[in-house]
Amino acid sequence: MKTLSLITLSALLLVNSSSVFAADMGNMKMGAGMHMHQSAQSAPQMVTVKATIKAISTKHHKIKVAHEAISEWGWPAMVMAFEVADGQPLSQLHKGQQVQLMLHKKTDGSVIAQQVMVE
Ligand SMILES: [Cu+2]
Repeated sequence: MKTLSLITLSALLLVNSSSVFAADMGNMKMGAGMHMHQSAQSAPQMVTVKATIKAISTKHHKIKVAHEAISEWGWPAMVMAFEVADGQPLSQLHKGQQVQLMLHKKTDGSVIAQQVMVE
């Protein structure tokens, strides 16, 4: 999966091609270019957003929330469910509560609530 996304990124860079990118490609094959490309993309993998709890599933360790817009990812405000990372207690949460979510976008594109912070 990781290799696949790297190849896709390389293909994208080739479209905008220049000798600079060609040099990066050479580095990338050895793994050294990877970090450069990620920061060049500028979309952070971790963001914090305000949200209101709509529902809690302790069974599936998920919360459904109405979250504010996430400009970093180009997401509008919406209601959606997030898996909550292990170690984040759901027992202290209740419907209607205002929280801050630290969201982590994984390499496969899925997003989990890494931290749920009560305001
Ligand atoms: Cu959403």
